[in-house]
Amino acid sequence: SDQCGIAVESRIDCGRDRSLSRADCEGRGCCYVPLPQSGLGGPPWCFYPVRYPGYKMGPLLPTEKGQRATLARSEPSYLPRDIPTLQLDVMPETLGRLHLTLKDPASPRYEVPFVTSQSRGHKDIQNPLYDVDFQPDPFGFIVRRKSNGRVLLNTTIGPLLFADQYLQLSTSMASSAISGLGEHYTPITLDLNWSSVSLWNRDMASANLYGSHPFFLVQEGDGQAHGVFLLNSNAMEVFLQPAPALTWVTVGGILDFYIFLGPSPQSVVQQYHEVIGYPMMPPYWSLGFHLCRWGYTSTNITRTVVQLMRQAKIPLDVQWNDLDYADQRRVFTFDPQRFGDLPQMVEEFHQLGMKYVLILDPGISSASPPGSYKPFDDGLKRGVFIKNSTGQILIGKVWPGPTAFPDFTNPTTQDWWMDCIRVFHSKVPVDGLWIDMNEPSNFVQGSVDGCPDSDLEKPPYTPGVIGGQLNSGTLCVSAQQYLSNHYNLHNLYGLTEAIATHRALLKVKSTRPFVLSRSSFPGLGRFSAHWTGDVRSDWEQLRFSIPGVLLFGLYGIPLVGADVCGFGGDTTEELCVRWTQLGAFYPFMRNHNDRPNAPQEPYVFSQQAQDAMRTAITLRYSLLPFLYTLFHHTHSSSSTVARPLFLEFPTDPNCQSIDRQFLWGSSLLISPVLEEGAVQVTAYLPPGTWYSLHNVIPPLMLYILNQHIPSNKIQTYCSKGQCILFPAPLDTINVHVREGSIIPQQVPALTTTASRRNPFTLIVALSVGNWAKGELFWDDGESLDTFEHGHYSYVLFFAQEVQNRVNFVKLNGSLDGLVLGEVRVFGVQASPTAVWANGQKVHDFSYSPDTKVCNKCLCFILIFKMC
Ligand code: MIG
Repeated sequence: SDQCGIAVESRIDCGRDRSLSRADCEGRGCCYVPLPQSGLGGPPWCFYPVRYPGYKMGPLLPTEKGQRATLARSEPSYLPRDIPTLQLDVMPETLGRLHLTLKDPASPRYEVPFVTSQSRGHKDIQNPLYDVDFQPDPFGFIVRRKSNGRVLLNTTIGPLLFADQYLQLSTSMASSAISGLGEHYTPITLDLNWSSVSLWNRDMASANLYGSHPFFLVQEGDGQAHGVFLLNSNAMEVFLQPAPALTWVTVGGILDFYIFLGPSPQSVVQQYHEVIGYPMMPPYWSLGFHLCRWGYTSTNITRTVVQLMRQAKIPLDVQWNDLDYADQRRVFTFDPQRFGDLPQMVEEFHQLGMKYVLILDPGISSASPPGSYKPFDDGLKRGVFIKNSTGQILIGKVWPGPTAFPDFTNPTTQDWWMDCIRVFHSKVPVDGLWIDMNEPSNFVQGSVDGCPDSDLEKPPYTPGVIGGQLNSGTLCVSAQQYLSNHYNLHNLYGLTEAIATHRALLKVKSTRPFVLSRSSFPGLGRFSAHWTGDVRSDWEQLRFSIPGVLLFGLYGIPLVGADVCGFGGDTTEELCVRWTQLGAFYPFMRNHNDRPNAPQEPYVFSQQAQDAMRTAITLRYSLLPFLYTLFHHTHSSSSTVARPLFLEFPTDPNCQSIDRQFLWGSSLLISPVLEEGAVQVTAYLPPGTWYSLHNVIPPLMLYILNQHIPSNKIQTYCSKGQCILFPAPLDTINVHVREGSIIPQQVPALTTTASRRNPFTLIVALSVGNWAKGELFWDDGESLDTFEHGHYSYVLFFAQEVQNRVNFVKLNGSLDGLVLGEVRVFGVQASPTAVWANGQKVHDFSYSPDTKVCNKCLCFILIFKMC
């Protein structure tokens, strides 16, 4: 019939829960149209007709926050335990943000805790960017961009289903360029060819990965963008089809949508972060180079690593230990033989100006003789552990053997965790903590006693997760936590552990906490950094690390990186060099390796490889003032640090899905080599003038490293928005400075403790119009809330008509004793005539084109011709 006349790409699957025969399909009131190709993975044979009966919407009535209506269904759906009556709330919260919830008014259902602060919305929004329309029967809503009438969401294309363990909603999409719905290995824009993504945190490089982020951003094609966040922590699967359309299916909770209207992609990200919270300000040292591996089996071996790094003159801020340190792999202990002098070792690292981080798994060994392992004994007494459905402590298996799992949603657990960290820290003064296995990961399915046979363990529909069951590789989902069952709270385990760990470090150290978490959920970025888990040492994973890192920026977790040189399997020298070059531009840079693999510390490679790695890491160190300033902006106003090109050049269609290159902020373009054997790279330069940064760093390296690399001429590229083939020999990563920017740098050193005392330098990349600007945020690098308390310096740099001007917007002493040692201006046609500092002309400035040296603190200026 007409009701079934729906274009193939727009058909919405009516048989997600199981495959249906014609009779079963028609029994549901759906259309059955077999297609030549198999139903698996392609368009559905059984799909919803137009206006499939569902909820009917009553009148919209005003409330304090917006409008409310009641939805009711007269006929039951095909699902068990329909919620027959729903309450719809439509809350325009800001000009660009619409909040819409669907709940059961009769009995409260689970809602996600911790993520959103109080709704910061206002009532009476005048003239928002959006319009909402409703189809009353069957219920659906349509959100339009008011300025151009574009339909952003249209949920009338499929039914709303709302049963106790199955909630579903479909929508049309305004374009096919959708980014988000992590954590998965995916390009920056998702595949819409009848694909699906599952959100269920899992310790596995598989369909569902360590974190869940039910947020996506849509590029509308004309430079505008919008975003949608479904705040729901239950196991979820999102189906994507070429219409383009998308269907959310989740197995619990409520439907809680935030819709962000941008209109720029950058403002969509900002609007999202306003809801989930702005990212934390990281300690300065955490932006340095980190070195780790599983298999540094003693303090002496760990010490040797640090010594060899120093001998090789490769910067290293943070040395790490993996599980090797722990006594019988139990957290909060250290092995008395191999790591007996761990406290002294940490002290020695501190003397060198370095920091130290070690791993903490959440599983607490439950099998030590009573009285011999305080974290468990104490936790037992205080009732901190997750219980099974019949009220006994749930025991799983992780590295130490049988383990209990702390329930971080319980305030008592957070206090106990803090006490554990305080006691351990009083012996081993760690600078940060690495929280692994916090999906949580379990080596047995559910528990050592299995799981009960219940609707929670076996819901009517299980999203496509590896292992096929929600309790695969984790806890029984019927397990009981303080705030709800694990079924609801599973995806929050890592977030809640990060909150507890952050809070403990903050209390114990009174400095900015550094936490690195594997598992994640929206809001994690307020407390923690993230790494992308167990990536293989291969070229494909090197390449996928870029969209991985960029997407976490959208998710509000900007301090992120992949294991440099790869974690699983042996790396090769070439791969490790290329990975170190790319890693030098991950916001978080750590080389980490698995136990059985060949070593991959920089010093194990040939002199040529070491030189290339040193160049890359030193380049990073020289740029840390710039990187730190980007983090300040992200923390204070939620921009992004590592940025996809489409965010910065939204109207350039060529940038829509570029994810082999990325930006730092708005001014540095990074174009790494991602292929074995390549000594050239094809890179897209958006329209404008770009200056190659290669060959600019060597003069800086001369300061401390005595490594001489001949300095060639700066190269200038005038792009009309085109791909250019750049040389990229093994010692080179292509980095281009965008016209109009001033990049603050600092002379690098072997640690940030030392580099922070070195002279600053500026790169001034003049625009065609002869101007450039930049800024520097500077503080002591570790005190709490320096921005909030005003304990920082802020400097604006302007260059116009070849006058460089430095405006000290705010000075608090943190810059005292530091000098501006060097200014390099790109794009100057003739010798500069004047330099301004602090509003004053620098009279004794002089410039000699022969020596390139001036007679005062502004040591030398290099001049490069514009195109
Ligand atoms: O089951 O602590 O992703 O970085 O080295 C493996 C050992 C546990 C997984 C982490 C990895 C870490 C490893 N851990």
